[in-house]
Formats: sequence, C-alpha cells, structure tokens
Amino acid sequence: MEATFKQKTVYQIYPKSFLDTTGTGLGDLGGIQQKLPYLQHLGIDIIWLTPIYLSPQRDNGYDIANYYEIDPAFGSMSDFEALVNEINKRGMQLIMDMVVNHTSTDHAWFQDVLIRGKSSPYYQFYIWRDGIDGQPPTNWQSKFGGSAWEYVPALDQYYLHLFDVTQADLNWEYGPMREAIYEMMRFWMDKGIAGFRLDVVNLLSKNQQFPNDTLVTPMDDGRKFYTDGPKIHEYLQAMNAAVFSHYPNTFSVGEMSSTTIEQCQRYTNPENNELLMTFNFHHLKVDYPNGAKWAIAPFDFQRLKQLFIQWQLGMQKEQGWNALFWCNHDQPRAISRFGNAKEYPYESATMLATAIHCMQGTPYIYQGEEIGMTNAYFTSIDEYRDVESLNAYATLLARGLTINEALVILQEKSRDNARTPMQWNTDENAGFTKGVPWISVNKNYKTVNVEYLLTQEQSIFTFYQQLIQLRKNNQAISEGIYQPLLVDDSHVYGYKRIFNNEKLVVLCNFFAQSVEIEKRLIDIHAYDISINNYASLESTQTTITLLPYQAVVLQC
Ligand code: TEU
Repeated sequence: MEATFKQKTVYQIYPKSFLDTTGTGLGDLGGIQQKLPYLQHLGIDIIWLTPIYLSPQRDNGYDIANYYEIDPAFGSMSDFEALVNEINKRGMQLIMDMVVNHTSTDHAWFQDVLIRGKSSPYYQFYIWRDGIDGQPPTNWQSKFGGSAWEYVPALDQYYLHLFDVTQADLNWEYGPMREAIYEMMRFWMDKGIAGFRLDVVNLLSKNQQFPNDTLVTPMDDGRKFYTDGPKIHEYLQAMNAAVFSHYPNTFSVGEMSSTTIEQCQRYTNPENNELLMTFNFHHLKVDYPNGAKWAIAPFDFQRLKQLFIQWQLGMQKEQGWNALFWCNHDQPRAISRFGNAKEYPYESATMLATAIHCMQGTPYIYQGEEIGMTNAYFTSIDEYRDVESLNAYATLLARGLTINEALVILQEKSRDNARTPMQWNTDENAGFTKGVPWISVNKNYKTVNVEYLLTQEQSIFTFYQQLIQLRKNNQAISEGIYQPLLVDDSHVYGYKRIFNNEKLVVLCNFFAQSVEIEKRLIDIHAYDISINNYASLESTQTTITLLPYQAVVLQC
C-alpha cells in the first residue's frame, strides 16, 4: 500500500547554505542532487526547497523577479529538471516554495508600471493608493521595519509592501493577476513536483477600506486588516480548484502569519478544499517578552505546553492538520533556544525532536537540525546578511542600545542563525564550499558535523532516523488521536496517541533536572519502550523518573 501523507516527514533545504559544488560560495542545485543519498539515509520522504527563482536576493529569494526562471546562482532549468527526476526516482517528492503575496520590484510586471504608469496592464497587479496630506495611505508597518507604503513620484502614489520595500504586495482583488499566478503554479506542477509551501499565504486578502491601526502594541501594526483577511478562503478555494485539484494528491502547506486555530481549521479541513496543512508560529513566540521579537527572555514553558495542547486538540476536533516544526530558515536554532547545547546537546536535541515528531500532524526537519546545529553567535554586525536583522540592528541602536547590547539580541534572535552553511565535515568551511562562503560558517563545525555523526552508532542523526521510521510503522503516530497528559506539570510535556488498540505515551522532560512522575497520573501499567534518548528508564512500582532532557515513547 502506498504511504499516506500522514506517514511522511518533510526536510527543508535552504539551497543557498546547503552545498556549493561550483566554488561560488553559494549552495546550488548540484549540491542538493549530490546529497540525495544522505537524505534517503535519514529516511525523509519530501524535500522542500526555499525559493530558487530568479531574484535580486534582497530577501534571499522571497523577492521573486521571474517566476519562470531558476536563479543562475543555483543552476539552470535543466539542473532543476534533473533534480526533480532524481528525487522522484528515489521515491521521494519535491515541494517548492511559492511566494504569491508579493514579487520583487524587479519583476517585469512592476517595472512595466514604473514605465507606463496607470496605463500599464500590470498597474492593478499591485496595491496602489494615494497619500493623505503628504503621508502614506495608512500607518501600517512593514514586518521588516518602517512604513509598509512606499511613494513613487512618477505615479504620485504609494504601493504596499508588507515586507521589504523591494517586495511589492500583489493585488489579489484583481482577477487577471490571480489567473497569471495559477497558470504559473501549474507550470511547476507539470514539471513533476508534488506541491508547494505557500509563503505568508494568509496575508493575500487585504481589507479594502485600508483603515489605520492604533500602534499601541507591536501587534497593532495593521496586521488585523490583512491577516486571514475577508476573501482569503475564497482565494484558497479558487487556487485549489485551478491548481491543486488538477493533480493527484497535491501537497500544500500554508505558512500562516499571526493566525488563529479557527482559521487553520478552515484552511485544512478536507471538506473545504483549501490546503493540506498549515504552519503557525505561536509556539515560537513563547520567548518574545510582551510580543516583542527583538528582546531577550527565557521561554515560557507553561505557555508552550498550553499552545501545543490547544492547537493539537483544536485541529483534531475539526479534522484540521498541523505542520509540526521547531526550526526553519526564519527561526533561531531550537537547541539554542529551548534546549541546552552546552551540557546536554544530544539529550536536549533528541528530546525536542521527540516532542514534535510524535504529535498529530506532519513533522518538518530543517537542514542541520538532525545533527544538532546551534545558533552562530556572530560577534560583529559585518557577519550578518539578513535584511530583517540589519534593519533591527539599526532600530535597536536608534533606540539607545549599545552596540554590544544590540549584538547580544541578534545572537539570540537573528534569522541568520538558521542560515549558516550546513556542516558536512571538518574540512575548511565545514565542507560547504571551496570558495568564500556567503555567510560565515558556525565555529563549532569541527565537533558538530555530518561526517562525524555518521561514524557514531548512536547520535542525534540516528535518533531522527528512528523517529521517522516510527511514524511510518505506527498508526498511533500517523493517524491516532491526541490526548494531553500531565497538563499542570512544570517540567514535562506529555501526551497519549491512540489508534484502535495501539496506545503510545510520550514523555519529554524540558529541563536539566530529573523529575519523578507518578504512574497513576499517566494511566500506565505495563509498557515497552519504543524510543528513549537514554540507555534506560528509571522506574518503581508507582513512579517513572525522567533524567535531564530525557524523552521516551512508551507502547502500552
Ligand atoms: O516569512 C514570513 C514571516 O512572517 C516570518 O516568519 C518573518 O520572517 C518574520 O516575521 C520576521 O520577523 C516568510 C519567509 O519565510 C521569510 O523568509 C520571508 O522573508 C517572508 O515571508 C517574506 O517573503
């Protein structure tokens, strides 16, 4: 029987930082092709590539200048076709990152408007508004800092950009624009890919009144007027009908910025014909003091647990489906954030993996997570590349922080923590490139690298292999219902997964102290250990003890 999507695990590749085979210092498609056996050895089913289309790379490819071309920095269209072929031949699948909320201002559509003004056929492809008394049309803030509107003297109007000033938002109200996007998506599906990761796809529909926001908290920046906006479900249903429904088992995962459980139930309930699953980020804001990203605070474990429980139960209730993840190219490394990379690298990395992989939903591994890659801890602003980090640094200094204070915040929060090159071996530049890497390699690559881990009988890598296989062989994980356990425990995140007679109990200790759990609280008697990140599990007649960062999956 063919595996259902629920048994599959996704691996995210950030091509620019994966493997360079040409000496340019940038990763390329050839590098991905070379490492397919490695990914197969890990056991993954689906590969997600962040954008590789033609782009000026102001936001590392999320600023697309031509949807139909591969950026020459990564390779050619025939390299891409060869890669898809090879992935499919090996029984894996490819999903591409699709950015349809905005294009680069270098895109021919936008350039045509700059030349022909309102008479351009592409004028309505973007969101143009008049200013008010010499000010932008609204006070909405760009997610990368500053106003979300940019004035263009030639048109005497402003265009909307929720992200960088070179990322102009597309006007989803305009039918011909939507059709052009659907046609382009079919072009990629016809190349044999399995589907898409859809960038900030819940931001497509803007409130056409364009009201001002209050700017009282960081959340009052305009987002309530375009997040899960008025016509978003209509647009996704139309996209599904025009693209996904034309191909068998199309994979679609929506990246949902600041969304709600209710909205994600609607996005993913199969009856609605919108998306297969959604990413949300609430659990990755539990270390944002009062919602502020660029400030440091320890993570709030109770809040994290609450969010996991609410989202698991909420999505389950309405036949929704979660994408499960700790890491991606926008997030600092989970081990540095929620684990303990210094004293318990193996234990905390594997505990975090267990917590995510055994929940209801589809697990995603971000490149390097499977070997315990950590934050980079750059000590100079010159080492940073990310536009958001550079803007934040300038804002922090303008607010009166010292250089050192600002750098300490970037060390914990910058997206570049996820973007340092993949650490393959102990060669120069961790084996990533023979040239000059576009961003510095993490200094710990001599001890944290693939080659070394593959020589170990037991490692973070082998633990991920086990988790991936467990999902394939165990319907309680792929299909089972989720029930929370130990809801009030201050150290342990626990849950049950049940499918017919199969019952699993998952227990994860998120701290460096041992904790004792009373067996009666988790309704457990006899059990077999399916997964354990320690050699044994201490227990008595009535208790189980979890050692620092211990994680176990018990079959009951
Ligand atoms: O990110 C959208 C998004 O909202 C973020 O996770 C964003 O990076 C964060 O809020 C900044 O603090 C997606 C992409 O994943 C990201 O890399 C792009 O920069 C962004 O969209 C724009 O396309």
